[in-house]
Amino acid sequence: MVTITFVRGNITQQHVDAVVNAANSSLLGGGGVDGAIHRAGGPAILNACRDLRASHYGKGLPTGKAVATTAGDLPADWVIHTVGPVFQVSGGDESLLASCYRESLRVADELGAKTVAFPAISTGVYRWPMEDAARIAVDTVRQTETAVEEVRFVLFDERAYEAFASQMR
Ligand code: AR6
Repeated sequence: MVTITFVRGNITQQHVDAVVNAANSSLLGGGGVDGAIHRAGGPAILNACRDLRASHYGKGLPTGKAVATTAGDLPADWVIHTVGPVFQVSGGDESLLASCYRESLRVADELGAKTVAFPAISTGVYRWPMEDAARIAVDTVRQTETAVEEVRFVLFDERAYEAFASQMR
């Protein structure tokens, strides 16, 4: 069974097998977690993303899907890029946000990753309400069958940490 843990911190500093990136469908980087991962991981990640675009995702990675690249200089083996839904655009359709967690765990299983760090997908620029996103994230991980042993939610601030950690109480 998967153990779920919560830490307040920066996802780029996590020593895990795979870190999940809250990307956008272009896979070419952006702000928030995405910007931090590309900055800390170096150009190898962007090069791998460009290759994936050329080979598979010319029209972009669809919302709710996930794909893996090298983690470059990060203290992890892989980055799993997933595209969260924009809250307003999706009309709050939680199946798309749940899909990000499920698909990321499926990719992690394909890689053989045993420890996976997730950020609070869609809760920044994409403006999903934090408490609702926390509930969807934790419930989905609990309900997903996976060989991953630890899912670590890495929350950037106290508000996010509280919202996620309180899901276990
Ligand atoms: N470590 C952990 N969490 C972080 C970090 C970090 N280094 N930096 C920010 N957060 P966001 P989204 C938190 O906006 O809403 C990008 O431009 C942040 O406080 O990164 O899914 C992409 O390219 C928030 O709670 O992702 C897309 O265009 C959470 O991570 C778009 O933003 C997610 O915020 C994706 O938007």
